[in-house]
Amino acid sequence: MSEPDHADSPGTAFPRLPPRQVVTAKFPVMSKDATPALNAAHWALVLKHGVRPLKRWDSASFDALPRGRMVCDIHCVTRWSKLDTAWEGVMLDDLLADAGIAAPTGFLLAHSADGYVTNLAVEDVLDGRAMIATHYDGQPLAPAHGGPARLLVPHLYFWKSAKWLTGLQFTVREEAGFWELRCYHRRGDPWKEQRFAADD
Ligand SMILES: Nc1nc2c(c(=O)[nH]1)N[C@H]1C(S)=C(S)[C@@H](COP(=O)(O)O)O[C@H]1N2
Ligand SMILES: [Mo]
Repeated sequence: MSEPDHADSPGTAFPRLPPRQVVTAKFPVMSKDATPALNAAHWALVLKHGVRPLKRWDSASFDALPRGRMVCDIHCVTRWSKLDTAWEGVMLDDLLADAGIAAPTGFLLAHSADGYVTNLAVEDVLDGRAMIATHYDGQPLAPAHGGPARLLVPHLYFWKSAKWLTGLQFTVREEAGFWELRCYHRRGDPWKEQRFAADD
């Protein structure tokens, strides 16, 4: 049976919140380990296709990229949602344009300084759907929230938004990241309530 993507109950065509989420005004910190000590001036991002490096940006070359903004709601699988969060950074579209490539495969792994990894479909990060955020609410991103730079993929559960991002790796096949190896869903669409691998 087909139903509108954003419907969570009959008669509510476009609710603001995905199913079973609760709004919080706070900004909880959710990390698998302690916040890594990173020096923003020495931060760098590497783009790879498998093991092959495609491009590397140091903080200076990354700062020279076109800047984008996103205002969006974020949804953690632990059931908190935060509305109207305001971010600035570099859209994934602009990052690939700067690398001079189209996505060579359909899948990505995001790698982080704390050893965290998460997988994404390329179509979930292009066409204005994702950025590498360096600023939140007009301020440089706080270390606990992933500063100096994190992924932001707000239409998926927030575990997909890898903090302390250091690498993006195109993979031929869909691989599994830290939470995806621990029974969480491979895609994590909050509107479809894709919390756990068994949810579809
Ligand atoms: N590198 C890294 N990124 C991460 C995590 C992590 O432990 N390490 N936790 C994920 C989870 S489960 C969530 S809900 C969000 C939390 O982001 P926040 O701490 O800014 O709220 O970051 C995601 N990104
Ligand atoms: Mo989470």
